[in-house]
Amino acid sequence: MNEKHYSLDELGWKDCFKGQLDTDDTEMIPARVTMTHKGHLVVSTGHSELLLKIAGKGIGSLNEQPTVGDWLLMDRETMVPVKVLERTSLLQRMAPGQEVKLQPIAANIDTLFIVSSCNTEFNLNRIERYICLALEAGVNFVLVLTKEDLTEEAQEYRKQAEHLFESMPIVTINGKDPQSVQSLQKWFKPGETVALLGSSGVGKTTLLNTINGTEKEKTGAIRHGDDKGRHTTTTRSLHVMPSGALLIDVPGIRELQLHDCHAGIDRAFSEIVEAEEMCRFSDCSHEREPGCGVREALESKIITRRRLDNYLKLKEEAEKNTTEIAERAKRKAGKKKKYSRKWKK
Ligand SMILES: Nc1nc2c(ncn2[C@@H]2O[C@H](COP(=O)(O)OP(=O)(O)OP(=O)(O)O)[C@@H](O)[C@H]2O)c(=O)[nH]1
Ligand SMILES: [Mg+2]
Ligand SMILES: [Zn+2]
Repeated sequence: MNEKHYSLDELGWKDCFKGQLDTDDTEMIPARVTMTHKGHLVVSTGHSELLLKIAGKGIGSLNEQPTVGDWLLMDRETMVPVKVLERTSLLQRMAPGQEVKLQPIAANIDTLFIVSSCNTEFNLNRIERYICLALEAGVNFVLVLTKEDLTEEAQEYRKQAEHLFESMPIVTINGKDPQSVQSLQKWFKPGETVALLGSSGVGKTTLLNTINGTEKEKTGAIRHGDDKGRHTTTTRSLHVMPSGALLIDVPGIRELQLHDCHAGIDRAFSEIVEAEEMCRFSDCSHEREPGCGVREALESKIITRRRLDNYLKLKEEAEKNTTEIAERAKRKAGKKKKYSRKWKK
C-alpha cells in the first residue's frame, strides 16, 4: 500500500460491513487486510498499517483464517484482531501440496479479472475453472486477454473464448500500454474491489503497474519456448488505484483445484446440465444406456465433447475435494489459529 492516508470508504468499507458491528463494538476499529505473505498479514486502518504474525500461541483468536481483502475488527486498545467480518464474497481453492485443506485466495471481491494471455498459456479448460469459481462466489467476472501486441491472432483467441459463457465480457489488451488498459476502466469504481487471477507470467502485476502508473511492483519475463512464468509475485496484496478502485494482485496460480463448486459448475455448463436432464435414467453414465440425452446432444452438436469432458472432470474433482475437506474438518473440529501482533509503523 502507499504511504497516503485513506478513509475506510476508500479502502472499500461498505454498509454491509458496518451493519455487522454491535453497539458494544465501539471499542473496535475496522482494518482491511492489504497483504498476506508466509505467516504474516498486513492490515490497514486507513491511517496506519499493522503487521500481524500468525503464531502458534499468539494473542487473540479469529473465527476464520483471514486473507487479502478481508475486514477485521481490531481491539482499539491492544490492536489485536478479534473478528473477521462476514464476507460479501470469498474466492478459495484447494491448497496445493499434499495436505488436504482449503486456501482462501481473496475476500470481499466485486469483480474478478480472469487473466490469460494470447499465447500457449491460453487454455479453455483452465478458463472454465475460473468461471466456475467466480460463479460459485457470486462475483462479476471479466476475461482479460493480455499480450495482444505480441500476436496477429488476438481476435482468434477472443473468438474461442466467446463460447465459454454468454454474458462474460472479454477484453484483449496490451497490459504494458496505458492507452490499451483504459478499456478496463468501467470496472474500476471507487471503493470497489477487483482481483487479478491467472497463471504465472500472464501479466497480472504488469497490469497493476500500468493502471497504477508506477513500476512499483516486480514483474518477471516468461520463459522462451513454453511461455511459462517464473512465479515472480509471492505475496497477495491490495492496492488503491488512482480511480479509487482497489486492485488485488496474487501470485500466479499453478493449479486451480475446485472445492464445493457444484452450483458454479452447473451454471458454467448449463447446456450440459440441460442435456443430462433429458437422460431417461437419473444415474445415467452417458455411455450405453438407452434414452441418453447427453449422447443425443453430442450427436446433434448441441454440446461439445471437450466441454462435456471438462464438466465431468470438474464435477468429480469438486465432489472428491468436498468430501476430503469435510472429513478433515471433522477431525480438526475445535482447533483455532492464534495471532500475535507487532507494529509495522
Ligand atoms: N508485450 C507484452 N508483454 C507483457 C504484457 N503483459 C505482461 N507482459 C510481460 O510478461 C511478463 C510477465 O509479466 P508479470 O506481470 O510479471 O506476470 P504475472 O502474471 O504478474 O506473473 P506472476 O507474478 O509470476 O504470477 C513480463 O515480462 C511483462 O513485461 C502484455 O500485454 N504485452
Ligand atoms: Mg505478478
Ligand atoms: Zn445420459
